[in-house]
Amino acid sequence: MGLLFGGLWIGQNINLLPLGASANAPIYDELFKVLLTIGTILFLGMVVLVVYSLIRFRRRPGQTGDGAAIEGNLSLEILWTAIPAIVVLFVGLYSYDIYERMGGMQPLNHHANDASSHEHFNSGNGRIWGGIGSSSLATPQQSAAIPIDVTAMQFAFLFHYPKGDFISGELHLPKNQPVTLRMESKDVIHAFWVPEFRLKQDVIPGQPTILNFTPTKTGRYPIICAELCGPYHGGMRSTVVVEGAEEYQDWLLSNTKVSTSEK
Ligand SMILES: [Cu+2]
Repeated sequence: MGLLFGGLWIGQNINLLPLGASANAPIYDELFKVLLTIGTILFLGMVVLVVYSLIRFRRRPGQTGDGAAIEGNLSLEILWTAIPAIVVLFVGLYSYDIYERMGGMQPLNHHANDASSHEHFNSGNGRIWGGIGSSSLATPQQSAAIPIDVTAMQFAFLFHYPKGDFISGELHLPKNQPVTLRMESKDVIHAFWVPEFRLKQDVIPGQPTILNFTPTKTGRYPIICAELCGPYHGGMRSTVVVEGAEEYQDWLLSNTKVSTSEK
């Protein structure tokens, strides 16, 4: 009993994750807490059993023979097969449910339709490959999602803003606004990862992938390439800046001016 409650308390109260800054972060964190709870119960249970056995079954003075030879215990074997089977099945089904709630199970052509509503995304062969589409989340006007093109290359991410037609090395997003990233790589496979958003998506050469999400907290968060992509993979980092609608508009405007005056 103590074990169960100890595991539950640690799983629910010890937070190992960074700040959750997107609409799907709370959903993801729910799964993480359940997994940490199960893991803690198993870990503590095993440690307790090992320590107990070390003391209870230690060699006493004068003991020289072997222990009793015990072979087979049907009920014990059924028990230790059934419990992990139930736990694994539960985790599998629950993970599926979480992925579904994060929008991961939406059909791909849904993304394609979504994306083609932005005329900018019509270029290319039109085939859009998967990615988490959190459009089922609190995104009342999905059509109002801000489209941004992400180009990954050795060893940087570039963000092209169709509105204003400029390229930035830093990703700026307004708070509480749905975003659609259309990502493609110029060379090898990279992965776009923002731990604070609880999102990670491969960026592949020749196969655009889509990431739909809504940032919910202002701040600066790291963008990390999460796919070993070459010698400087470790340095392939950028920053996402989530800001208020006004700051975002100012930033958008200042960049548009710069890029037009340079032409
Ligand atoms: Cu990379």
